[in-house]
Amino acid sequence: MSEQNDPVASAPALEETALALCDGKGILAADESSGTIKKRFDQIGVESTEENRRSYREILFTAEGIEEFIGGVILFDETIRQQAGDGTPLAGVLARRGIIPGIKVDKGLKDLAGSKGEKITEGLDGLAERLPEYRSLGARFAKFRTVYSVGDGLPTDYCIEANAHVQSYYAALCVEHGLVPIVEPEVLMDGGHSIRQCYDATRRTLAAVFDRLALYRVPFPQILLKTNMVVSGADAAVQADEAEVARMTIDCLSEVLPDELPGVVFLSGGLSEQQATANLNAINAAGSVAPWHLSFSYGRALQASALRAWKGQPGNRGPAQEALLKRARLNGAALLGEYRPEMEEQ
Ligand code: 5MM
Repeated sequence: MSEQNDPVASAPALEETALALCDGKGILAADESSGTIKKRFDQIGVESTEENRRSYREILFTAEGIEEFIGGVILFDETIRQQAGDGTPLAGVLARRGIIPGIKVDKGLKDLAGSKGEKITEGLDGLAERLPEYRSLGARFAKFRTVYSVGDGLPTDYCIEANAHVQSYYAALCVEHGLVPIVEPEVLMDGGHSIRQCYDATRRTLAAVFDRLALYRVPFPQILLKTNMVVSGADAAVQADEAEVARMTIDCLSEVLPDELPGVVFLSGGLSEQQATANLNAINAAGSVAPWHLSFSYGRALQASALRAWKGQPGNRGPAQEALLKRARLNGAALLGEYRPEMEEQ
């Protein structure tokens, strides 16, 4: 195949795609697997049918104006094969508005053999064959999530190293197949741990992932990191405020990340919509000299109020889109350090 006809070779360089996803814009994580989207729909009393999932995602993806703040959307396998009402593939609906479609390629969490409750993420088997198909369906980036609990002796080095291997080999395959890999190690908020414990767990996890990425020859300018902010455990008696979250997050990232990484896109991890935006704002205010773009890739913190506004009713399309646009706009302001809580009411 000549270079001109080879979709991988003629596509914009991975560096460009990675930058387009985090420079002044963020990512909408709409890649809930069947079990997760069912939980979200249960909360609003909507049955999780294929048509309801399709129709909800079409509402999100066609919200007028989100392209100003959202550079990419992460899709689930089912969604990248679905069409909008007019027959356009949902990935095409995004692409024609200048929003880059991406795909979640992990196959979910499994018990880590020999551990006491820690998890490993599956999804490497067959990945070299799945990536070209996703590319032909319009995906230009991918995402793979691993998780780590914080607690007595957790996360273990075993869990950290096993998942660093999986993340890094996934990333190497993506680069080889012309997709930007988003590497997503998530230290979970669940539990009563302190912000210092979250800091240590995040630092150890990221250090292992980046060591292994280097060993597997993954070029840092062609990838993005999606990770947690350094925060107090959800049940901790003492909750760090935004300023402390920002300082600890920037310090932790500065200890371990290479300067060549284009960006970090934070997950919301169970933070409320407002808290996720306020933290991102403080991080950008504190991290203005950081070498990486500091952006967002939120699922719940972009969708929670849109879901509540929709309630499964076709007539609620407008309010649901307004709710998504509002979160996208406020997080856009947070990228500039210009978000203020009063803006929630405007
Ligand atoms: C949207 O949720 C994603 C899919 O989760 P499952 O595989 O468990 O269904 C998830 O990976 C998401 O992209 C990240 O957790 C970030 O989302 P939040 O809600 O934490 O911002």
